[in-house]
Amino acid sequence: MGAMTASPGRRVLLAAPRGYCAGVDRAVIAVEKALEQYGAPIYVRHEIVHNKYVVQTLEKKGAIFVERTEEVPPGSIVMFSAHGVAPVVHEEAERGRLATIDATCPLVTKVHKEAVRFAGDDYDILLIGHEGHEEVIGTTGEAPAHIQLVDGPGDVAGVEVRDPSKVVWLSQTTLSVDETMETVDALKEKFPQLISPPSDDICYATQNRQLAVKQMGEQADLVVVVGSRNSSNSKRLVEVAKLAGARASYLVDFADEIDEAWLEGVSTVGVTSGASVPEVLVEQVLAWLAARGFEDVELVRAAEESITFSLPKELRRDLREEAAALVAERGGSGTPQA
Ligand code: 0CM
Ligand code: SF4
Repeated sequence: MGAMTASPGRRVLLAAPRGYCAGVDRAVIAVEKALEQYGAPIYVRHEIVHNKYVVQTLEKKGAIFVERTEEVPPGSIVMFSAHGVAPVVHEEAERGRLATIDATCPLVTKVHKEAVRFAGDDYDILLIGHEGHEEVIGTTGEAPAHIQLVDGPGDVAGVEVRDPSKVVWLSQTTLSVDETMETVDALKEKFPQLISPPSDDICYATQNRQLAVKQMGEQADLVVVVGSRNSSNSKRLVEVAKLAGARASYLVDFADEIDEAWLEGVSTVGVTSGASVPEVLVEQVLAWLAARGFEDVELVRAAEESITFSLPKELRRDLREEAAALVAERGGSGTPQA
C-alpha cells in the first residue's frame, strides 16, 4: 500500500448518479436561506438530512437541531426536516407559538397524501418501512388507525387486516427496491386483492443510486459508500452492492474512516454516496484512494437526473415578525414549554 502513482490494474468505478437528490438540495438550501434571511438561531426539528457533515456545517452557521418540538423556545423559527412530520407536530408547533418552515421532500409529501386518501376510503394500509425511521413515524401519523408497519418479508406472517378486499401497500421512499418487492410478493400471496400505490413510493433518487451501485457491484471487489449510519438510503447502497457481487462494502462518513486493510487483494474499488451526502466528501475519498495507487477513475452511469424542487414557500414571508406576533397575541415569556 501507499504507492503515490497509479498502479497497473488498480482502478476506481465512480457511480452516477450519486450524492444529493433534489429533496436534500432543497432542504439544505432552505436552512441556509433561513439563516441568511432571518438570522440565527434557526431551529431544525430532527437532522435536516441524515448526514453528519451537513449537520455539523449548519450548526456552525447557527442552526440548532432538536428532536422534540417542545425543546424550541416560543417565538422562534423552526424547520421540519426532509423526512416529513406527522400532523400532530404541526399542532405542537402552533401550541408552542413557533413560526414554521416545512422542508419535507415533496416526494415524501406525496406518500402522506396517498395515506390520507386511502385512509379516507377506509382501506387498511400496509406501510413497508423501517421501524423507528423518522419518515415512517411521519407517514404513520397521517392515519394511525389505518396504517400498520411491515418491516420486511419477515413481518408478513403477523399482518392481520379487517377486510382482505380493501388493502393497499405504501412504502418509505428510501428502501431497497428488491427487498421491497420481496415483501410485496409475500403480502400479495397472503392478500391476493392487495392493491399497489398509484405511483412508485420509493423515490427516483433511491432507485437510481441503487441501479448504479448494482452495475458497479458486479465489477468491484470493494464498494465504499459515503454516508451516515442513520441514512436509510445510504445503508441500502451497501446491501445492494454486496448482493450484486462485491466481496465487501462499507459505509463511511469521512475518508479517514477507510481502513487500509480493506484494500488487500483489491484491484477495483467502487465509490458511491447516499442522497444526503455532499460531493466534497466523495472527493476526499477519491483523493485518499488516489494516494494509494487508485488514480484511474471510470464513471458508471445508470441514469440521468434533472429534477429540482422549488424552495419552501414560507421563506417568502417575514417569519421573525410572525413569530413575535404569535408570542405577543397569546402571551408568553419566551421561556421553553414544559
Ligand atoms: O430517509 P434517509 O434515512 O435515507 O434520509 P437521508 O437524509 O439520508 O436522505 C434523504 C432523504 C429523505 C427523505
Ligand atoms: Fe426526496 Fe428521495 Fe431525496 Fe428523500 S431521497 S429527499 S424522498 S428525493
